[in-house]
Amino acid sequence: MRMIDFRSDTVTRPTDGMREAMARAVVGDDVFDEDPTVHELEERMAGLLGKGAGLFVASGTMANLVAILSHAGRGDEMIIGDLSHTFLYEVGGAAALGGVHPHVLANLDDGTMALDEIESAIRDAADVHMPLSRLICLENTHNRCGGVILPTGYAASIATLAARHGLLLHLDGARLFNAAVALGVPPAELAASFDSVTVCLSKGLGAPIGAVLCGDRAFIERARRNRKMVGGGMRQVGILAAAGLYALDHHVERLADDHANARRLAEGIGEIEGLSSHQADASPGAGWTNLVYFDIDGEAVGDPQLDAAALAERLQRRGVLAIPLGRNRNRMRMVTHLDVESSDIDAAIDALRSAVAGT
Ligand code: TLP
Repeated sequence: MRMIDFRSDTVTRPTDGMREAMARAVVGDDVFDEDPTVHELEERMAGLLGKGAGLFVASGTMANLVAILSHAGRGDEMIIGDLSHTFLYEVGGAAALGGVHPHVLANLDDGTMALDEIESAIRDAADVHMPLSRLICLENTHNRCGGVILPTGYAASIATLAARHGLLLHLDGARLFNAAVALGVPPAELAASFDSVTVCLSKGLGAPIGAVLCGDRAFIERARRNRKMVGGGMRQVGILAAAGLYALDHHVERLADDHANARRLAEGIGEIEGLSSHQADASPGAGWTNLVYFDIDGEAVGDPQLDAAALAERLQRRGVLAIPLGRNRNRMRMVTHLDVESSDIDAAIDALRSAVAGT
């Protein structure tokens, strides 16, 4: 049975065209800064984001870690959302390896942290009791908040606040291209307020590995040293950068298909008794991206045992993979991507309906 895999947009496999591009890539030793394909990817991504330079790294996690290490020192504080990927799912790397102290604020449903809370979280640098506030981290699209796009103008207001207090601003833009395509704006517009930006190649863009960290030249030089420190200096890695370049050529505009599929999936879910998709409520008018979160109410369908884990098991028997993810045991996530076709959405809605009704 072919499994339709909605667990994440990280599960895509390189297409034949991408594999050919990888096989043809001209390579060199990137630790000696001699890989022309890596250079091309870094320059291209920096250009797309309107930044001075880029750095190819192994993963989104490494990009965020290296960014934080390059902005903040031991005992410095970063202000970060309680539902952000960096805080929740990056193994506490910034604290463990960089000694950077997280100052955690609540993420609201639209992926933001309240401006006044940020303002009052900023420390008094003259008080010897306090760590020094250095950095604010945002995420766009916001994964745990439902793949929502940060409201227009929010990043610019945070940048004004950050500048007033001499703080730096980092964006985890793992899915920044999803936001840009959904809004119909150039990614540079969404990156403009930030000192550094992470973009992942191995999510919606469909490459097998990699992320690019972008910022100004001096920042990227520090980041290059920190990447080496965490063991991320790679050698003839142009074969992987070639996959990223191919993705930029072929897989950006098509993100709109993933968004349309996600919307249709969420609408189908909304029609199944016992399931409720919640993104639309969280960000009216913000536009859909490729993450669909929904809640299961087992009681409502006379099946109190039915939680996200049980539903995932029932779906798997019906050829659909999805994972429980979210603030309670009833929340589930499904992600659309390159390897999910429009007809898979109908199959998934049928599987969901039958899984909720049956065992
Ligand atoms: N997210 C993964 C899981 O780790 C949850 C996923 O399936 O969504 N930033 C954001 C916003 C992310 O969603 C992820 C991965 C990362 C960073 C980390 O990227 P990788 O997996 O390349 O280290």
